[in-house]
Amino acid sequence: MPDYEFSPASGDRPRSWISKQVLIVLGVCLPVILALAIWVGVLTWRQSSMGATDHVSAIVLGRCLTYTRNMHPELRNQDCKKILNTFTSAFVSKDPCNITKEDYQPLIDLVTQTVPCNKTLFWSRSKELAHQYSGIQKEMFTLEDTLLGYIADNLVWCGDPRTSEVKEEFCPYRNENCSSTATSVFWTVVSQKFAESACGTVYVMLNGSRTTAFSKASTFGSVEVFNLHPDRVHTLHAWVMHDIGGVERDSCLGSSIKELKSIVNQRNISFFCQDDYRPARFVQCVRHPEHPSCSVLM
Ligand code: JS2
Repeated sequence: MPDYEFSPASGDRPRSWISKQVLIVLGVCLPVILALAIWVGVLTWRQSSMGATDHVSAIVLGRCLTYTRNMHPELRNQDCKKILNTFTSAFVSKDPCNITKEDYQPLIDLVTQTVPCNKTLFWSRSKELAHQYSGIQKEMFTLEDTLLGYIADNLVWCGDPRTSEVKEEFCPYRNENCSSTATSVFWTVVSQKFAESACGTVYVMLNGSRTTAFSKASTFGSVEVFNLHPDRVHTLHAWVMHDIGGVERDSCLGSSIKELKSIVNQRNISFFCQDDYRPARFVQCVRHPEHPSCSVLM
């Protein structure tokens, strides 16, 4: 078979040339497509999970000792090792999407701390300012100023049925397919206990620079308000704070506060509301002394 090649007339190319082009294109595209698929896969997985806090057990134990040995020595008899084991037993080796309130009951029963009457400060969408305020008004307690809130603040944790270890890498995000995560159930349980143990006049710091300062969907609006005991709590004071230089989207005259007032009054608890409660405004103004809404205070 003479091996002669036709010189290609303009336009039609020999098959081998085309197959080479195809191979080159495939050679280039396939890895790109594969990389894209892997990247999307990782992204979706990342979206369904979030980083668990590294060394949660060590952090919880350390915070417990710091809190009970030098911040609140009156609690020095609390057994921090037992608190840690009781905390982790609530979620290790369990389905991280089906943790129950009962799982945390042994921890709630173990840690006994009473907040003095008239010293409970709730917050909603104003965590930083509430903590700055209670950091100055040291007799006031947010949940994170109590032992259980302090040991877990800003941590993420979960377990896994396949291991008795506390997960170090990723934990499932709380969403419709995974509604009862170890972290979210913990905050619901300790928020409920924090509200149940409140007495006298209690306070809530709300954010009037958000569309609705009060939301029934929030932990404060769905758990804490409904676990205040009217025979122990006679008054709720709301402070609607606005960001310095921020927009005033809601206030004590707003519809969301009217809703809060009616819920609280229906529970036979008196309700008062102040916009930009002055002492908390002072705390905000420490960081913005030049702002006109602060210079008037000086
Ligand atoms: C703290 C966390 C975390 O009154 C406050 C506190 O007592 C708190 O437990 O619940 C109230 C705030 O929750 P709310 O009203 O839903 O306000 P938010 O600004 O939307 O806060 C959402 C987070 C509340 C529960 N929570 N609290 N430290 O690390 C933490 N993680 C979660 N999920």
